[in-house]
Amino acid sequence: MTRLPPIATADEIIDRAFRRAGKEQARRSTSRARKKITAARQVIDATLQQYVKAFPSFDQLHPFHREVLDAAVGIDRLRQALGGIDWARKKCRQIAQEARRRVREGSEEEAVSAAYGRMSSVVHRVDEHLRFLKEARYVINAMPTIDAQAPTVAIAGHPNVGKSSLLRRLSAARPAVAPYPFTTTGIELGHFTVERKYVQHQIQIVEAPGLLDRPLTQKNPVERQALAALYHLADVVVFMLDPTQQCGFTLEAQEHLLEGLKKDLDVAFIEVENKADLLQRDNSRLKISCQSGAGLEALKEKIVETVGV
Ligand SMILES: Nc1nc2c(ncn2[C@@H]2O[C@H](COP(=O)(O)OP(=O)(O)OP(=O)(O)O)[C@@H](O)[C@H]2O)c(=O)[nH]1
Ligand SMILES: [Mg+2]
Repeated sequence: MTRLPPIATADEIIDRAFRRAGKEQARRSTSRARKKITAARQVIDATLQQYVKAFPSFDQLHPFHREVLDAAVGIDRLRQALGGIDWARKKCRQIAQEARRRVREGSEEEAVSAAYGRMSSVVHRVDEHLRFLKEARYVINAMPTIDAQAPTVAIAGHPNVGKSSLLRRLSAARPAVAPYPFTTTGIELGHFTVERKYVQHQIQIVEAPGLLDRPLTQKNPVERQALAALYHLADVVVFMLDPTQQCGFTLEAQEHLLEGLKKDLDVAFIEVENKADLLQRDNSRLKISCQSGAGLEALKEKIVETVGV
């Protein structure tokens, strides 16, 4: 998503507008009063318009970003705020127009102070919306790193089964942590590149702690939405089990989670058993060890094949 500009409060905008207007001098046929009114209106107009234009068109957002945005700040609330701010912008134009007419009719100082008063009160009426946008901006600007277009692998499994270790092993560079509204720990993010027919493809890997460790029925609405977002994003889920149970969860619980997620998510699953350096069971799943590196090339191959780049 695009990065948003800093958002000012009503006081700050009005202050800026009137300070700028105060610098105006009369020129030729244009009185100082008219110039002041125009200058104040222009500052308010440009500032508010910048805010409205800076936010992406919600209908055109990738479903992943839309879900994220909705869960994080609420799209209806955002729409309401942007609508209110646009209303204030138009209202100030109208006020300025009327005030310039009054200046022509003679009452210069009165017209200016009346216009200032009305513009200030209009902008203050949307102060709550401005403050909301200010907060929303922090949240939105904190999550730009996830590329909704890139082929994406989500790593799922119980805590401590080795998801972060796998992410690090598969990633070409050091993984980044994307601050994310659903979890206090953030989403870990990495990627690797594969070459197919002389074309380089970037495959994105995400680990969303706490998102995929319980079935959907046990989740709160925000977590459900997060999962929905991840579902829009992931082309394949690598589900990791820890057969040693050193992670602190029984194999039964892990298998149960896997079955639940397979029902909830309509994407391809690759099932792997990690910690093969300690224990390898006899079954058809891929065996890997994030400790020794065993099985990781085979897993990469399988991912590339499943993603289909
Ligand atoms: N022996 C062995 N230990 C491993 C292997 N992979 C991970 N571990 C260890 O398992 C522990 C948990 O690994 P993490 O990668 O942090 O697990 P995680 O699934 O990301 O955990 P959460 O983010 O808390 O859900 C760490 O102490 C790792 O060193 C492995 O293949 N073999
Ligand atoms: Mg982790």
